Amino acid sequence: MTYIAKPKMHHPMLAPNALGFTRRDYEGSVSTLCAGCGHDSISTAIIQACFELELPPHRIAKLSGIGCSSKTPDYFLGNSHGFNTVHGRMPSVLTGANLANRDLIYMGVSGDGDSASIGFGQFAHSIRRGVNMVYIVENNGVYGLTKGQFSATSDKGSKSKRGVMNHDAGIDLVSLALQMGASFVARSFSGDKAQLTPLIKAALQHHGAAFIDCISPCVQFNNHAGSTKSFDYVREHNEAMNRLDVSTTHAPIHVDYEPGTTTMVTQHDGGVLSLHKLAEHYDPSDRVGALAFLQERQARGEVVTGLLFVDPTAKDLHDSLGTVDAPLNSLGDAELTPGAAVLETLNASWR
Ligand SMILES: Cc1ncc(C[n+]2csc(CCOP(=O)(O)OP(=O)(O)O)c2C)c(N)n1
Ligand code: SF4
Ligand SMILES: [Mg+2]
Repeated sequence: MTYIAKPKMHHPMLAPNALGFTRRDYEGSVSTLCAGCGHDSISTAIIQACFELELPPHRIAKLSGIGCSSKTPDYFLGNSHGFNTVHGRMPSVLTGANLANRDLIYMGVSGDGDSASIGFGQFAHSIRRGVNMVYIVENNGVYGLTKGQFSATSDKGSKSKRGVMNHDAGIDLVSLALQMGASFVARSFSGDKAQLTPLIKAALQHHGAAFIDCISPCVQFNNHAGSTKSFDYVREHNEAMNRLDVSTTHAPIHVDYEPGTTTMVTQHDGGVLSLHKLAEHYDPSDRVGALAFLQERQARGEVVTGLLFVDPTAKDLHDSLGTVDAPLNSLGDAELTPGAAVLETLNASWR
């Protein structure tokens, strides 16, 4: 029933942002997910982040694969571009769209089944190529849409709703993203809006491949005792190692000056991340350290959340390919077909 549009009436007291849009202008259709599904909370955080960053909705392109998680782009940013692709193929379609029009802000929304099984290769390659995007995996450790089979991110030893034990090792997408060269890597929890919203804002301001693994309990098939992706489990084992404030260039910068507790990171577009350290000795600019920290805390049974790694000087796919500044889809015949003489020179250079 995703065709049911929300009534377009605005509450008269709803505050507009600098563009004159209210939060309502960043919403989408009525969600048809199960009541209490973690994915709906992530949609709410995306809406809030885009509203606060004052992003023009028509400049955002949201792409997804197949799954309950991949249905969610219908429930936010109803005035943005959208492409619901096929299972596991979102990253390649996003890469193509990004190459054709570098002027849009790309957001890929996927599930653990969509990205860690059928789309595993596509996930890895889009990250290693540094596609300028925010890639969010709504990770519930199951195939929710197809009724609760274990996914590749289910932890070894965790139990299904029917009591069956998972014997396969779980894939940690955060570690993989770090190894594949992602320049912004974070993990959060759908039940922690205060942490998730600034992380999405920071990822949207990042230039390069930004990955957020968001634990998002499936209340229908993976929210029982024995699951390591349930609300109770994540609340009990969540180890938040930092908290973010994000300041855009339009807003005054908030800084916590207490010595040794805050790291300031200026992103590509001038936005500033103010990172409050909770875990001692944690350095978000150290990729190898982040991997070691993750392994160490994972061995203790902790689910580490927060901004794990950021490289504010990262290059994206367009930088490595040396493409022109103008979006390729805006070029006319004259730029795309330089003529026989240029072709002859090129051919001669390869003989
Ligand atoms: C090529 C193909 N294979 C299998 C399916 C069946 N299928 C639909 S959704 C899905 C798994 C979705 O899991 P996930 O990405 O974790 O999303 P969730 O529903 O858990 O949010 C599968 C296997 C499909 N649609 N297409
Ligand atoms: S089946 Fe699970 S993932 Fe799908 S909508 Fe319901 S709670 Fe969410
Ligand atoms: Mg899933």
